[in-house]
Amino acid sequence: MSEVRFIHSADFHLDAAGQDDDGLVFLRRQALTQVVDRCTATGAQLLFLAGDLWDQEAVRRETLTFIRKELARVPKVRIFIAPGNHDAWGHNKTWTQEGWSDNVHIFSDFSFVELPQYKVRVYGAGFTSRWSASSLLPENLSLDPQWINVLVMHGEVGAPSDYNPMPWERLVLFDYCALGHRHEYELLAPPAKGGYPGSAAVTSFRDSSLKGCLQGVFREGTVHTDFYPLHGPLLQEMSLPLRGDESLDTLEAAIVNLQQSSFGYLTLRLTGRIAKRPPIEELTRRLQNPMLRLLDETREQRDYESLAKENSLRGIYTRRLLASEDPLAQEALEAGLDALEGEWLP
Ligand SMILES: [Mn+2]
Repeated sequence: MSEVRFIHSADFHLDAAGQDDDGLVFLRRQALTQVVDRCTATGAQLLFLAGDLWDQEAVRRETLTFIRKELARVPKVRIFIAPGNHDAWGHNKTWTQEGWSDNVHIFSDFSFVELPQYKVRVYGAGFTSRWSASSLLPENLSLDPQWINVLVMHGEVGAPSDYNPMPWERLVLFDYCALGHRHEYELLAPPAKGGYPGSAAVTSFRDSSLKGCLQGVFREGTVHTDFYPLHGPLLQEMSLPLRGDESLDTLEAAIVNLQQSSFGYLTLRLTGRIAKRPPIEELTRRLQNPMLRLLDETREQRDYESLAKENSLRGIYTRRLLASEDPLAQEALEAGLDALEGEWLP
């Protein structure tokens, strides 16, 4: 193999809560899709994902399904994931469970995978928990120069740091360091090779730094990389929470209003817990807009009264929250019931 191509990306922070709205969720997901597409477009044989794919200890079931599906789209690309401080493997069982396609390798303890067809050894380790004040990169590394030695890891260059301090003197031993954690694009000081691609997706509306991934090639003992910017296309996604008692005219006016404040193609998700399904077909007929797509994501209303009678954790929780006068109690009740009903995987 005279030439081996790769894509390097990190820090998607899917499922980030609090600081984002639906538009950002969509853009983050789209970044992963674009990174996977980049493998196909460049003919990359390897994909390095250096941690913080998701933002919290738990991952949404549908997010995990989305990630796995995306990675399975390119079965010939060998994918290496080194979990970071946000998605630490010690905190989330889904890393070690079935369901990942055969082309995906997830690092836990420091180890390497040998790819003789490419003359490449990929080294890596994942965070076991939210912090790692000691380095995940061992001392006394002895790398065989007959191989192209790659490191995939999440952390900070230099010490001290609570986020896996990686001494530059150890990084310099590798032919390429596919790092994650810093959200801005930044290369290592020479002669070390590689660095941070930065977060692949916008992390907040204030985050105006350039987003992208690194695309590279190993050729005749050298490595060359380019930063490839990921553009947001003219696609937007918004959601419209329903109470359930809106008239058809009210709904139509609300949708027209949202559509006018958007650009390009709009996917509008109707959400909320309501008693009756929204009249999607009727609305679509009335709106007559090919650039608009309506999705019914409403869910059945919960029957709090019967939940409160349950002799279970769910029952106790519902009773307490219904009795609370806190203005956030209603929201907390829904979020807590979601968690108790298995919407978040620990
Ligand atoms: Mn991080």
